[in-house]
Amino acid sequence: MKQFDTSLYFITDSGTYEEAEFLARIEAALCGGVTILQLREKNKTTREYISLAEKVHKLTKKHGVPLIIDDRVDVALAVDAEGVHLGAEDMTVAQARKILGEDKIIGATAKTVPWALDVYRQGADYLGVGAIYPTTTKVKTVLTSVDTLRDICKAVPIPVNAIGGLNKNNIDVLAGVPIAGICAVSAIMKADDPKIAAEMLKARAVELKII
Ligand code: TZP
Ligand code: MG
Repeated sequence: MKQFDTSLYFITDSGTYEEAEFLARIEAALCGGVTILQLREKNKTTREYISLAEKVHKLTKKHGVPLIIDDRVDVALAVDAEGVHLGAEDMTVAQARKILGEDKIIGATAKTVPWALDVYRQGADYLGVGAIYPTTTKVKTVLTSVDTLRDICKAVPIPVNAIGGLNKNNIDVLAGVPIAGICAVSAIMKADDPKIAAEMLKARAVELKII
């Protein structure tokens, strides 16, 4: 039975970091208590993506944290990652489920209730909903209201995570919304110390009873 905890969902962005620095930041975030980690690469060749994913998977396995690969079912299979995350331009959830089988985690993006219901019915295991706030991370997205986030949580029986511009100083807007967790890129990735950033984000979410 696949089990996973999306309460503190860290999405990476290798950006301008040297590989050693990037991996050190990931390890620090894992030490800070992230519960699930997504490797998100948009500009790498397939071979580069797989090579980096192998290195990241070594770290996540050491910490007992599932590795999710953004966009690419083939890369996830190549490194035996625990799952994939699929958006509107990627393979459909139903297609990915056929390829990956029942044991892999499939996450999907959703920004409306009908969209959430559709990917849930196709077999998604969790949803990422946002952007809640404007984001500085490179992404094609539009804002999703907290009301829509709440409606999506009520519409589907799977974990729903909030994403987009979230940090320890602005997640109070999520208090009382029945989300399963928070996704963060820059709040952890770009922090002076990703370990402390992860710990503080988690502590604030716990304080607000969000997770
Ligand atoms: N999808 C919606 S917003 C976003 C993604 C991948 C980026 C979130 O990044 P950040 O830095 O946490 O705002
Ligand atoms: Mg995608």
